[in-house]
Amino acid sequence: MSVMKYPLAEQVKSAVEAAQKIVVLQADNPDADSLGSALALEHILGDLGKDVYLYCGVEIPTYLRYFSGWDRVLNEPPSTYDLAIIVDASTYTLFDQLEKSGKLPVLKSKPCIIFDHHVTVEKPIDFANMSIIDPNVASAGELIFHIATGLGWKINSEAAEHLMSSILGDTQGLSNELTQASTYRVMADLTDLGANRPKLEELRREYSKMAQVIYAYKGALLARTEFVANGQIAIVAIPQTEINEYSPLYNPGPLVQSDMLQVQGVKLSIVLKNYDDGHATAALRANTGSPIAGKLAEHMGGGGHAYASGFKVSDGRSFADIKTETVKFATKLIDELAENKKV
Ligand SMILES: [Mn+2]
Repeated sequence: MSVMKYPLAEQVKSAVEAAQKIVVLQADNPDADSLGSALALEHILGDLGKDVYLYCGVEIPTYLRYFSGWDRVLNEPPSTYDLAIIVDASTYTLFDQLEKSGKLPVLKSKPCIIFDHHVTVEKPIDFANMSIIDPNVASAGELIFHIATGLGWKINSEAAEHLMSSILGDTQGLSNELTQASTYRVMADLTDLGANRPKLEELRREYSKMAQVIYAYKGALLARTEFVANGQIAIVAIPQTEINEYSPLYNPGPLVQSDMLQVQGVKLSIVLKNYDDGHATAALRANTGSPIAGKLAEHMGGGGHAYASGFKVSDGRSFADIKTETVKFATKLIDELAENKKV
């Protein structure tokens, strides 16, 4: 077993030992990594005799409901707790719901730990007492594996399964550039601990199946995808009516973005959602060799990884302006990439 050592882990241990009631928080954009990390911590800390509560400001999307225990994630934090642990996020911007519900002051008044692996951060959370943020691991789940193992905390088979799903989520099944030799070692260790990858794969596939109406919708999205910047950027806009009709059934981003990236010449795919109240959100995915998604998101006020990121604009700019600026800056980043390669 090869375990990464974090000097701050001893402080994490003391904070956990001093607490009884612990809340684990995911940001308002839950994914397999944040959910797997939260559910794994529920087991790990539960086995240490702690009372663990899980919070996420938004509903867990249906495609993630293959995780056993997803329904224990509540959209309201407990009224009081001794310790908060934020997983897979270290930015304020993703805790809108907590701010809206007036529960942010409570969080700020409690000891708080962050376990994350994102580098690009717009408004870092400044009230955390300790942050272990390691951009060298593929997922927050992988980080939690190292911390728990290093501290001698037991990882039971359910926790191992959740951590494995975390890793598979962020690495897209160990296929993207986040995957390193150490990731495979952790996967092997998690297998030893009882996680079963074929079983997880089967579950994931079952839950990501689409309704017939979504299949047709996917066709419509593919047909109206625009290819700009000499075919290097694929972009599709989703209006509010479609968000209302289809988003509860299937998130349009994951529905088409891998197909967009499979078009010859495409370096970046953009799914822009246009909300009636004037705000817009974007999901950005970049192809191997074009690590620009994080920089583009940052420019637009968001954040994320080099190959997968997102942003939200709600400063009153028109949707057309947002789209134009996104494409303009993306094109600039792609051009710079080409310039750098010429040297
Ligand atoms: Mn992650």
